[in-house]
Amino acid sequence: MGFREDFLWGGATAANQCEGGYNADGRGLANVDVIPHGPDRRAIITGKKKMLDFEEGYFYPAKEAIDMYHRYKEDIALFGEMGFKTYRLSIAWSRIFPNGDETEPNEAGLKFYEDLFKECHKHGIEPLVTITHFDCPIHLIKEYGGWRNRKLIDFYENLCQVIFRRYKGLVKYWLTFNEINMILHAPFLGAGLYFEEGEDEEQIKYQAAHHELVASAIATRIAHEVDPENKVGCMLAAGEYYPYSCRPEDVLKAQQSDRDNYFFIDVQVRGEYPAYGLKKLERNGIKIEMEENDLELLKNHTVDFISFSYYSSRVVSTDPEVNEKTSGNLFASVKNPYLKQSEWGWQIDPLGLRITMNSLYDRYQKPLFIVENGLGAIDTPDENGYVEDDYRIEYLKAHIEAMKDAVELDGVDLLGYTTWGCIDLVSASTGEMKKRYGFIYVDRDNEGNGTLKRTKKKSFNWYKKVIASNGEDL
Ligand code: BGP
Repeated sequence: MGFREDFLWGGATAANQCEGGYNADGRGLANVDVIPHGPDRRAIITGKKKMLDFEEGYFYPAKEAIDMYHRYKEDIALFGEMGFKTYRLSIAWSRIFPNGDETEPNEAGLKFYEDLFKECHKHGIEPLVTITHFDCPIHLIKEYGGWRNRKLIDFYENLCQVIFRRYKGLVKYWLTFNEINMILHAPFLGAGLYFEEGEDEEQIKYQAAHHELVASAIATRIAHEVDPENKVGCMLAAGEYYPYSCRPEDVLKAQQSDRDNYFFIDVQVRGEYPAYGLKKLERNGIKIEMEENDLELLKNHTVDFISFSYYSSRVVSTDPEVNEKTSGNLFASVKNPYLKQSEWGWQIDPLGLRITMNSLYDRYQKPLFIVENGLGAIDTPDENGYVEDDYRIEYLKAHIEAMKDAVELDGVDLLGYTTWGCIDLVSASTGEMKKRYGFIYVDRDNEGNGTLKRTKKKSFNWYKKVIASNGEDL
């Protein structure tokens, strides 16, 4: 009983949040580089404010991040010491194709990831690679308008052709788009979209999402052609919606919110647009332009597994009196009176993980992979940089217990678990360094000061023990 023997324990990061080296070895600029820390961040992420280059007076945390570009050997050695079986990371598109639309890739960028993957294998770690984690070359946004333009499918296809061939034998687990549903909540992050005054935002978002879905199907096809060993997953920002009350109206609203969330994943897993989604688009006057064989591509190249992030459940209500709101990873939610919250107001709900896993498994009957979960918290290191992060251990322990129940008691097929931000990195929503998730402390603050020294936290040895016992010793 318990987790499968080959269970993939590990941690997750994204290129722009940890690598730095924004212009190293021919890398081009990407959307994620030009999102500053500070009050304008939210408006930029959501496409309300345009920012397509560095501007005076802003601090850009992704420029250097935690400098993993130059320190990956040290970091991977630490992951190896914890016993990681897998390490989820993303490729920065603009390292491979600096502008995105070239025909020839940048060899230095390709070599960087090749060396990094080899380093992983040296430590017995299987890389799990997100092809795009909120990442789009800035040139593709300036020149083509990001994923609103169908041409992006071809550029993404080129990227896939190159990386699947180059990394054959080094990587077999791939995710096509990080949190594909995030396009609805953070379109600049999800698809390089920003909106001009008067534009129909919903129309543009769904059209861009269609392009990503087709690109994802093409990627899946190529991955399987290049190496039948390749396994491709979709990636969902998950979290069950709860009705605030048992009023049928609330229950219906929760169901509809879940469906809005599953919409794109339904396409990637089942191979077709769901009826409820098509009806909703029709009602809202949204018309997706498709080419002749799009539907066939979607049908024929569905994913092998379903990966997702889970930080919190969400709550909805139809009662205007129930209006105490909170957030969780850019998703709005009514405050759940039964749950505690993190310092950023994200509601903490381990049982919600089991519920979410059951819903996903009931819906799709495909293997699941939890590729993000964790607690963003303020850590206070002692004079040696050591952090006693019992709160983090407590959070992860409760979530691992819940996922164990989903496996043991409910029969969910779970491939692995990678905690988010296994080493401290820049927060995607806030651009802060003080919101930390890691087992490894990095000396770096919100303004970019610090030595970048790495120090193991208390949770480091705890997670090592969890992995060594395959989740038995929590
Ligand atoms: C997810 C993203 C990650 C990550 C995480 C935590 O949505 O895939 O990139 O950052 O959320 O969010 P935050 O960094 O805002 O705390």
